[in-house]
Amino acid sequence: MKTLIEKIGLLATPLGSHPHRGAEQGQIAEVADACVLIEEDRILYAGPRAGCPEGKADRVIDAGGRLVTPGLVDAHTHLVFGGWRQHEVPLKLQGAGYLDILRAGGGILSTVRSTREAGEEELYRKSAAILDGMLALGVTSCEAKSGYGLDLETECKQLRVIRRLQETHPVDLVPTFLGAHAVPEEYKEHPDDYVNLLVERMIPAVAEEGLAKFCDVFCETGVFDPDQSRRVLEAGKAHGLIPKIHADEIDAIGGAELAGEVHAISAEHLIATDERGMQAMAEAGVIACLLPQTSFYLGKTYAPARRMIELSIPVAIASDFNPGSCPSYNLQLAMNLGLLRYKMQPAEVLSAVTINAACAIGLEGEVGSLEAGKKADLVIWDAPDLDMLLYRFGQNLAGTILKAGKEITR
Ligand code: IZC
Ligand code: ZN
Repeated sequence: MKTLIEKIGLLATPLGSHPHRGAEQGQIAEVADACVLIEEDRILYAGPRAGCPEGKADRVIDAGGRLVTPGLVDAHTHLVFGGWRQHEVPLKLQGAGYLDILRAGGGILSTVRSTREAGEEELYRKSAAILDGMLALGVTSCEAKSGYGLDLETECKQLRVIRRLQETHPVDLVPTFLGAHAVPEEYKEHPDDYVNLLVERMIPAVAEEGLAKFCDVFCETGVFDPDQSRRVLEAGKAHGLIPKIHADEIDAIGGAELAGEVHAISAEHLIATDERGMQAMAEAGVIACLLPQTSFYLGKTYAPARRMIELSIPVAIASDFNPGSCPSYNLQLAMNLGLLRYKMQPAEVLSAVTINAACAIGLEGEVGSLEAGKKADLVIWDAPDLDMLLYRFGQNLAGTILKAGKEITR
């Protein structure tokens, strides 16, 4: 089955399967009057119409002169959770900070209670519906973390939901074990015992069952300090899980430096990161996975994205969808904030949500650019060019979405 997408006004894509850093962050191929030829779920050709291989396609899609890019990749989500946290909003309005609410047993710990109570089927249905919404916004691959169980049974329940979604939902999912998301209430008085449990029992069990590809930790004031975080990430590595780290979201306590030290594939948030942290990341080639919707929602400053690009740190942008600090999976809005708050150029933003995001979750060989051999994941936007896509905000501009060569009906 061959599909031809014709009359593409502008095809915009990064090229290659490597992180785009420095000046390359803003280098994308822009081809006017282009077409894409697809066989089954793969791209056969993407480029100028004049170079398109001859032959009859089984199906032709008219792009109507619009912009086509790779499908978006959301490299950081807390997709699977029970309940929501809408009742914390009034507390925030009265001045309670994110960490104050957590310290009082709310925040992540409130979602842990709801997730422990929720059945697997219930979590599956809720997450599938959320994924439908993400796909409608043009997100065709996504990372999903556990982290609302904080015991082996519930963490595995979350990871099994992610595995089942990967088997049944069109969006490609990559699982991350985030057992080190908070210290559970039952270990409040002796947090190091929880770290021991993570290192000695939970990480080996999750790895043994093949339930996760990455191991993540929330390295933050009052959560896990750098020494505890190091133990978790090293244990993950010893069991074949690639390290990721929530670093410097609220306070710079050495998370970015640790990301460099353990050669994490990516460090996330980095709102409060300082020069030393960025140098460590640059030297170790760590991808910065920035989450601007969270800065917006917490009323924080924005990560120093321009300085990161200057230092040749590859920048990815993700949604951080979660029930606390970012109850939105709108990656298009994150892109707008990338432009307006990070001061990234449209082409830099595109690399951040395609190839760099794909690299941050190990999918760069499959997705992240429109090139022969890669998966036919793409979006035909209701926009003629990238400037328009990044300029408008607050409405879904994804026109037609193809996932693995199949047109998504919404
Ligand atoms: O549920 O609050 N920052 N983890 C670290 C989160 C935000 C998710 C949450
Ligand atoms: Zn997160």
